Amino acid sequence: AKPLLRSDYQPLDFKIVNTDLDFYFDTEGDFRATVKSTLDFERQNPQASSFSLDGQDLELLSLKVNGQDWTDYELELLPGEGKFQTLHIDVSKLENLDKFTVQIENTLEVANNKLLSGIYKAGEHICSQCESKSFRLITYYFDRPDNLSLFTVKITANKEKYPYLLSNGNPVEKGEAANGYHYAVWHDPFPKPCYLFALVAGDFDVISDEFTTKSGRKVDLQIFGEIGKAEQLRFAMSSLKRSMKWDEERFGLEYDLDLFMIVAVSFFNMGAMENKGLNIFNESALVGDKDTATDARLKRIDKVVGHEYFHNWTGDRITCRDWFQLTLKEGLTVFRDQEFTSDTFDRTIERIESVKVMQNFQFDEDRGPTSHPIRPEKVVSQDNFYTVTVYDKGSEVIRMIHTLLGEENFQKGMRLYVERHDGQAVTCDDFVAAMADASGVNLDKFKLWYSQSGTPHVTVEKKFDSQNQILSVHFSQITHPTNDQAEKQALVIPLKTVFLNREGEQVTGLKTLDGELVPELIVLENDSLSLEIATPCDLAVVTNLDFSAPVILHQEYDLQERAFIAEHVPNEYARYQAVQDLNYEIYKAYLSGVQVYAAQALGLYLGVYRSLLEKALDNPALYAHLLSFSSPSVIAARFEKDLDPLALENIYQQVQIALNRAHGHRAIELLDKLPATGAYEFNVTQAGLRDLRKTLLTLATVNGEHADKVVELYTNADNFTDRINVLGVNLTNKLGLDELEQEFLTRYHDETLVLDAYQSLKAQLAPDLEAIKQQFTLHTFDAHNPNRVRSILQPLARLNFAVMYAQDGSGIKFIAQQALQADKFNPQLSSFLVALLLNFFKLSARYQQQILAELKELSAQPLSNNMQEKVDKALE
Ligand code: HT7
Ligand code: ZN
Repeated sequence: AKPLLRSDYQPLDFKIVNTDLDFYFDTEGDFRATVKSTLDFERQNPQASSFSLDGQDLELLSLKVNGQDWTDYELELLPGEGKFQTLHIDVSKLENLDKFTVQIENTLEVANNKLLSGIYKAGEHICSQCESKSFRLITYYFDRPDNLSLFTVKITANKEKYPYLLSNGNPVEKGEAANGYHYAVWHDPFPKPCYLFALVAGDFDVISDEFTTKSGRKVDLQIFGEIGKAEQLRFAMSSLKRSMKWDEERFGLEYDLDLFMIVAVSFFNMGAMENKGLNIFNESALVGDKDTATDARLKRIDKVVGHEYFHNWTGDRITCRDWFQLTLKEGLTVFRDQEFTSDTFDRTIERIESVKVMQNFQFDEDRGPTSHPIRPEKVVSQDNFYTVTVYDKGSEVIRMIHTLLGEENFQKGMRLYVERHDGQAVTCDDFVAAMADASGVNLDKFKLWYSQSGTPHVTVEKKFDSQNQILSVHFSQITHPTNDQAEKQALVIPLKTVFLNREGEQVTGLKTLDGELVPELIVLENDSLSLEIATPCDLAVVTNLDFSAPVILHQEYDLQERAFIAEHVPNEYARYQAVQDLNYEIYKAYLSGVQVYAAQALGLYLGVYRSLLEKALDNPALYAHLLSFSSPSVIAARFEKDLDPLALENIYQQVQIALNRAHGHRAIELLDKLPATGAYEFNVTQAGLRDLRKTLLTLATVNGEHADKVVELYTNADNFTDRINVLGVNLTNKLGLDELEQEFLTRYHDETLVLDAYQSLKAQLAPDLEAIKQQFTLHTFDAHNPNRVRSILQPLARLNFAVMYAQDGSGIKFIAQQALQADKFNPQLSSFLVALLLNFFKLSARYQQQILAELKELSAQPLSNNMQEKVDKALE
């Protein structure tokens, strides 16, 4: 398919200002639904006399303009996969082209729609997913985000099967229809683009609550889930209420309708969708409690509920002019959800986890075949741009604006943005302009972050002249060419920096030779920057604190210095980063093949590890991270080329054994000292203790000893986290506690999401491909359900290096085949799966050849646009 370019944007000639949809679901067998749409048009361009509407897989039954049958139209079927249509309508014969009404009747695919877009069946429920370009699967429309329209929706369906009929906004009418059917009418008072339209029909358990806004309005809250799962919706309800409160307190943003609904569905391509007043969620991001979800998944539920709710302002009230601007709403809303988690859970832990996403996933995307700026220039399939770059790097860009402006100015910028653009579809430029205008900070140069792809490398070099007592620090930056963009320029890079003396204490009040105070935020704006600092003794420079800029840092330290910083730096985030760097050095020492060096590095690491163990009780959540030796997949993410995953796996195993020998007994001692967690609560203290307990148990049982401690934890567990952690330790260290695994499977036989977590663990630790295939036979497995498929294939590809990168290439071939199979019915799923192979560029020759051979084979097949775009980029 032909790529779309950002520069091609053209405003609409006509707008649809009112959209009235009347759905009839004749829900027998392989049904299609019928929709009658009544669309009020207003002309924007006085020269225009025709327009084109988008459609896909629709059957047009009738077309009227101003109540008259209309024949001046052409229905064009576009080439390529799917039945993409354009409905060209010529209205030149109308007397008044400035305002007129078009009525369209069409059928749409529902029961046979396996795309999980448009309107489809999610198990027994009917639901919609329209972002980004799937409203066209429902009716002919301007399927683009800059047409804002008022929606009124009538839904008619069988009353017994579909007692709940939901859409956006407020309920206005309901009643009985013929043949055991019933109907409901909804009206949304806020104009919105069609991607925010939603429809749900089905039978659910529902829980209700209410929230009073800061201006005293009462909002009804309802969460819908599978029958029998009401209790597992309570956590999400508490998240929703906390999100609403937090957005009022931190951003001054209040909810605007009288009703807010969330529905969980079992078939969904992403995490959730922010449809106005009616969010639709993948059940994995909504349903769960202490007995069925880990602390990590509850945290994700909390975050995603927040994220979708926060979109009400950053996305729904103010939306994107075109899809190239996606980061406008996603980068900003991720920033907002990260701040929510930081304020309500733990700031350091949240920062560590957000940075992990950048370092472990986004950096690779930026150096690989699908590299793109946060605001892309060229797109074939918009679905392929819901990426860690647009979302997470997008959030880092917003965070840098926040760092440069400070909280107060940033909030002023937000207020101006809302004041200027409420009810509009706007661009990233509009957002940055509001920030600059409100704060008086010039962001012209900063804006390059929106258009330049690739990760900047920042090098810090320092020299201490003891005679003249001068510390010279030199910062420089370079961004290497990426697949999509050869030329790069210097970016504005804010670097939070501290200086440490030999005792590891922070030295403040430092001045340059010309008497200027050295700021805590050093802003690198050009290729390089030099500081000459007056100081009587040498200082360690610790920069990019809190990951103040999304860059790769290079600093020449010897191992001793790294170990010193890891042990002594008085900043928790910096300590985490220093320990990560030290872990990487250990791998490098082993990979060097020089045994003395490897032994020296290991010795040093074991020393640092001991002192970390001693401090672990100070902050269990943080030390659970610090005491986990970096996994091969984390280290793999640091490589730019010549990566041998199996070599990393081997080193990991050796270091685990060494850690166990040196510190296994200390782990046991500490386990015995850990305070009792108490009855389950969701908070950082308890979650940290559970995490730390798992880390210590894993370490203590590497050689198969102390299995009794593992059994004890399982037996006493009052929550799912501890149970699945035990299963993980058992499988990782091959403790052979089969009866525990059986107990787990019996206990959770009917909990599909729990079994997803179980299958992920099995896939991550499977000894061979047969064991992976075995997972496809579990009673819950369904190849059409993305949650099931991803739970097995993602951990295989990303975490199980031994099977994925087996000598004979069978792991790689398996992923390619699974992607091809999924491409026949769900291009979003297949495109996700094929992306698991796109790390080929950094692998050493053998793996690279194996992957490229598979990709070439795929490219010889007919593929969806989604998958084709990725395969083409890989083979370019
Ligand atoms: N804004 C939502 C995006 C989304 C989506 C996009 C393409 C295909 C399916 C999808 N489901 C949800 C999610 C979010 O960022 O909030
Ligand atoms: Zn979002």
